[in-house]
Amino acid sequence: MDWSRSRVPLPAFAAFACCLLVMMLGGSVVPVEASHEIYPELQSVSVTNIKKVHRTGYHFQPPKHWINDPNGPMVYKGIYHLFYQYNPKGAVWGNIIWAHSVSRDLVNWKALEPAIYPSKHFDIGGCWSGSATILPGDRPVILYTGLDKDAIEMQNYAIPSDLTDPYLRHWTKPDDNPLIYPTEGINASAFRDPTTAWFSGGYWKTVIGSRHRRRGIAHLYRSKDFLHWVKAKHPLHSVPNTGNWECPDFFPVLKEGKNGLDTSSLGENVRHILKVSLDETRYEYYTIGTYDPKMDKYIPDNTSADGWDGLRLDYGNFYASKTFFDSNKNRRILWGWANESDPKENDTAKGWSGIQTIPRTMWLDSNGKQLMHWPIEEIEMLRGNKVELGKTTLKKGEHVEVKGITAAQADVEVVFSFSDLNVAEKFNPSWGAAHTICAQKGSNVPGGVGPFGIMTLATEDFYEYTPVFFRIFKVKNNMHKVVLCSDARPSSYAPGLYKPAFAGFVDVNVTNGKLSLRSLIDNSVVESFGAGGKTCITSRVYPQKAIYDNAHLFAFNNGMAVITVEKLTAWSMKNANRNVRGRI
Ligand code: DQQ
Repeated sequence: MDWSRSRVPLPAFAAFACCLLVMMLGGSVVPVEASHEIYPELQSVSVTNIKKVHRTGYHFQPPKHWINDPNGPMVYKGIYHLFYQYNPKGAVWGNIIWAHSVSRDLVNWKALEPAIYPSKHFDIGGCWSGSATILPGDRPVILYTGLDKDAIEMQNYAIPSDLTDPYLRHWTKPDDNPLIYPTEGINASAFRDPTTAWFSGGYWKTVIGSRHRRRGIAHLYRSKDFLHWVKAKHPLHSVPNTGNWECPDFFPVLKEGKNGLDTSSLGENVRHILKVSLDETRYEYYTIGTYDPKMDKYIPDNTSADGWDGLRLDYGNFYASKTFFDSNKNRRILWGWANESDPKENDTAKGWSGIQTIPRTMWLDSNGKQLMHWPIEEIEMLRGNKVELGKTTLKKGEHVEVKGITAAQADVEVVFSFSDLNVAEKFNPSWGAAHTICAQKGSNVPGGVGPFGIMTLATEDFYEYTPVFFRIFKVKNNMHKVVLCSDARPSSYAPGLYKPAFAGFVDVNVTNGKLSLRSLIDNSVVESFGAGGKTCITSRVYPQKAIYDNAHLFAFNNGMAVITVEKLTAWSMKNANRNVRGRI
């Protein structure tokens, strides 16, 4: 089964079965705890033909082959660097190296030579995810997970070979690697993805994802010189029954305002975020909390659930994300990987798999209870032809087409208003998670207020469409539950696709009668931002008919209450230059 479709906690059993097998064979080999579904027969199938349909126009992707996690994003001498997990030989996971691209604007990218690839005893089995830290004196250093020949996971460092080259084309892996080896008591097959280090109390500190049985762990290590690292007695944080923690991210945010902070920032006006990627479900969760630098403990707020019911950066296809502090513009930027949702055979036939989501600026909501996201302002440079829809009312069952843009590749911003919240359906807490509600009711089952929203990547006759929409429910007087859905089920009828009805609650006060939505539509991806970036959902979809000029965009309402499109602005989006060789 393709892991992207697996939502059952199978890996714990798989790991157990794997250990048992190794024990039965009497081997001393550490079993690799599969981080990705592995298809050995396809890993090195070279690609001759690239299928263009469904390739994105302005999301980050290389010309061909498999990509996964964003690694070590940073800005150095004004140039943005993005490294990423890449298979140079095929369109499924395998042969993983750190590919490297650079940009001046986070939109147009130039591909450089791979930065890190297996070559030494401490990474010959793989160069897995990690982060960049800028040391004093403007000296970047990468911490990454290397696997040795026995698949033992350890943490290594790499440094630029020439600090005067702003492109940092060449990286050296010094001989004193590995820096951090899994000592007694550490799960050597689940010990990976070191974070950007922060400095406090005279020590550099980094966190490494792991697990002990099903307890997810963020192991903490300290170093005075970045070379000698000692494991702290207690992890920074751990939670039972959450399985292996991959790609942790730990960073400060300001209590107020949208500016970002350097990863080492502390103080009265600062909160901390701990994000973990849960291997068992391939979803990510974060908490907001307090970091005590003396005790080196992270204490999540009790308003912020810790584990399966917690806050998500994105309620869709989004994993292994990583942030960095952009000192160019004083903001914290989030990258995430959006895997394909089609079968592996299609990926091999397409010759490519995986994209990075549009980088997002991230800050703490003024209520202190969640993060906010918004696509980086630079993406607006790709906006081309613009159309506007003035005030338009939509009665139940009505839709209106937004004409005059390339609907397959567009940016759309809309503000909806509704006058009668009294007709909202009563919320039933037994419905459970937002995606259950979305899956049951979809975009066609009429409600009181909603479903209303936009239909992206739609054919004219609605044979195919990917609706992104709200439903508002009444909890009690003046208290409402808002659900944002991005429903891939009607997006295509090609066989074998993973087509979830993704959804998240939107923590917003709707008594002012308004809700906003922005969607970035790019051929096979729809990234949506509800209520100014309170709830985000990324869907991967593969329409068969709603492609290129046959794709249409509509605003719609299928609820009892009349909905008004107060304002809708949509732009055709131009192609970005992505990963071609040449000047940036
Ligand atoms: N991907 C990397 C690992 C990480 C996983 C391997 C998350 O380092 O844990 O490609 O997608």
